[in-house]
Amino acid sequence: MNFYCAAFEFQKSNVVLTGVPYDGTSSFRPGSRFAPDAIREASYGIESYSPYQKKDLRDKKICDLGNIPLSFGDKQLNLDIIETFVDKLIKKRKRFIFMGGEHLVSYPIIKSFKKKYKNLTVIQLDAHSDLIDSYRGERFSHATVMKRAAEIVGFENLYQLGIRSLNSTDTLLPYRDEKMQLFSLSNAEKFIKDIGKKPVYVTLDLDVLDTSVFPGTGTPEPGGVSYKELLECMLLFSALNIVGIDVVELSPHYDTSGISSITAASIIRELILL
Ligand SMILES: [Mn+2]
Repeated sequence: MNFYCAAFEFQKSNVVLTGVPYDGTSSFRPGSRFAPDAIREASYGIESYSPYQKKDLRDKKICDLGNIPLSFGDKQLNLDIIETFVDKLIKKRKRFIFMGGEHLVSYPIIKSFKKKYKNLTVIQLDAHSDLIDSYRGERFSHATVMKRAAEIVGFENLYQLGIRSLNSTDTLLPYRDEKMQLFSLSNAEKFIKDIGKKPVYVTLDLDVLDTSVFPGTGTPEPGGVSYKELLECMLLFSALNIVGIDVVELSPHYDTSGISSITAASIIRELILL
């Protein structure tokens, strides 16, 4: 099953969706490997037209490549498979949207984008900083992913929004400054000008949303933003030169109502139309 309206071949498309169904390091509630297919299914429950952007999915050339075929259990092998896949994919200049999976999948994707775009900037929307150096002995985990990503792109090129859960051992302190300290989504306005036309990769951990809006996630954190706040923030990103996006950490089976999957599908519709 493709995402709704994603009926174009790769060659003829402008926007490319790819599922990355990996959740091997989920520390609390696993299950995000089921997210890409849950999002596709839920996409048929929403309309193709965005009243916020006054644009329609039906007017876009969207390709859904399906899911990257991953192994089971072998983390390093999976990270290598993802990186190799993305290396090949981004040789073509298109807008790429990846559907996780847990947040660790962002690491090989960002690594790949950094090889292509030397001055890559990363914007992270997330409840958690994900800047811990190692989690229970693992250097590569969904709890450490942004530390590993920042080591590649440079901490000065990482902008975080929505953070409300930090670990005392995480590595925020060495580069704490105005940009990094203010996590309110409204701060996006402040740094969008600084970023200018540099290539930007957006990693959207859906647990940035409040638990009442989005219970279907592995490590829910109360006190998050509303759908509309997130949407307003994403609409600001239309001023940026976005080269890639991932949407991670939907864990559909923890939300029996299915609203979380529908919310994720709706967000992806808006990101396609951006
Ligand atoms: Mn995260």
